[in-house]
Amino acid sequence: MKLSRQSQPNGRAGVARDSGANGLPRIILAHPSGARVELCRHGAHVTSWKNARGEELLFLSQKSWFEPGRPIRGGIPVVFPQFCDDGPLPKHGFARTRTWTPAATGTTPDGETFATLRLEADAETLRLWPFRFTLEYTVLLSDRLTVRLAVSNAGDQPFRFQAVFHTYFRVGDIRQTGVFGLQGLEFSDSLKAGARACEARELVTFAGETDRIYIGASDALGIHDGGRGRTFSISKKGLPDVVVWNPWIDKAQRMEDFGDEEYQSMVCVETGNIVAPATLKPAGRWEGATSFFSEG
Ligand code: TA6
Repeated sequence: MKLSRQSQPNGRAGVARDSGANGLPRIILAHPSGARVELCRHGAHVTSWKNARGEELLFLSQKSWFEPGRPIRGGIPVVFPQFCDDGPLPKHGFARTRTWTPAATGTTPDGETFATLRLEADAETLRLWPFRFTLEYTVLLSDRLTVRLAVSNAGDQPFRFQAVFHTYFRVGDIRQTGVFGLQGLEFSDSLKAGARACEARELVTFAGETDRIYIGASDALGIHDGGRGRTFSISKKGLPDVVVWNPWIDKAQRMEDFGDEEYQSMVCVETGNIVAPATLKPAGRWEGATSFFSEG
C-alpha cells in the first residue's frame, strides 16, 4: 500500500517521520489543534500524546528500554496475541517487540491525522505461534486520540487471541487518582491468583499495588487525576474487559526499566478482550478500538 507522505504545512499539521530514542524509526502525527503524537515502529508503540498546550498525557518511564526485542515501558503497548502470562508465549505476546511496517498515513475525511502500521506473521512468529495473521493498527489524532486494531486470519486454521491496549496514563499523584465507571463489576484480582470479587466503589482509588481485570465493563469509563485537576474519558468498542494496574512501591523497585518513584505519576487503564479470547476463523476479521479524551 503506497505510503502517502504529507509535509507538515505551517509546521502544525500532518505526518512526518524521524528517528526517536536510540535511533528507532518514528512517525510524528500533528493535528491543527496543536495536539501531537509520537509513534514508534518498534511495537507500533505510541510513546507520547501531547494536548494543544503541549502537555504530555501519557506516562513514559525515564528508564525505558528502546531496543530490539525489549518492550518500551509506558505509552500504549499493543498486547497481542496473549495477555500477560495467560499462555505459552512471551509475556504480553510478541506484537509489542516487533518492528511494524508503515502502511498508510494522512488525514481522514473527519480531519483526523492518522497513521496505519501493519504486522504480518513471519518465520519467527510462526515458530512462536503457528498461525498466519495480519494486524493493522491505526492511530488517529484530533482533539482526542483513537487507537484501532484490526486482526485478520490469513491462514487456513482458526486461532484464538487476546488483544489489549496497555495504556499508561500520566497523573499528577497516584494517591489523588481514581478510575470511574467500574462500580458493580466483577473483577479478577491478579494479586490473589485471579480470585473474583465485585467492585463496590464508584471511584477505584489506590493505596497499594493494584492489578485487576474488570470483566464486561461499559464502553465509557475514565480517570480523575486530582493531582493535575484533569479528567481522562475513555470509550471503547469491541473490548469488553478493563485492566487497572499500578505497581506501587515494592514492584516498582523490582522493575529494571521503571524508576522507584515513578509509580506515583502513572496509572494503567487497559482495554482488551482478556477473559474470553476471540476466535477468528480463516478469512475472518476482528476489530477493537479505544478513544481517549482529556479535559483540564
Ligand atoms: O496489565 C497488568 C500487567 O499484567 C501487570 O501484571 C504487570 O506485569 C504489567 O502488566 C506490566 O507487564 P510487563 O510485561 O510490561 O512488565
